[in-house]
Amino acid sequence: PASLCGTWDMISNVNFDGYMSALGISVYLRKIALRLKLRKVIEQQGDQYIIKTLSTFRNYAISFKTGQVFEEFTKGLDNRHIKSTVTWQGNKLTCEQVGEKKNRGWAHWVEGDKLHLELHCDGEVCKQVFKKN
Ligand code: RET
Repeated sequence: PASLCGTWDMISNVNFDGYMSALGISVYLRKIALRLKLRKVIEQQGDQYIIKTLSTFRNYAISFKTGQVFEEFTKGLDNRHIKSTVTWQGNKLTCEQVGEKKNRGWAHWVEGDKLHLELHCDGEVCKQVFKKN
């Protein structure tokens, strides 16, 4: 699949509020988060990845190897400890996040010159699109 590596800037964000609600994030924090223009920085070396979510308000970063479960602490988001596994499903880098919240995870993929990210939790799906910086 096309490389996800690089610096990507958000151009659209659909139902981020629904996704954050499903995570139990407070109205106060949701209002701040909704106004942010997020940036993704994705680095890869072999099957080792670092994905950074950057904003003026708060940053979040994870580092993992595909195919290996890792302990994720969603610090500054919903502050939960979860067990995450990232694998390639066709052209999509997908993550399953097992913990208190049901049906939680995400998928990143490149289509044309855009990075797509779908985030889901319970029944809520958030869709974000980024353009290469
Ligand atoms: C921000 C601001 C503070 C409140 C919330 C945030 C949400 C971040 C999210 C990050 C997702 C990262 C992923 C990384 C994958 O590799 C923007 C930090 C709730 C949802 C999917």
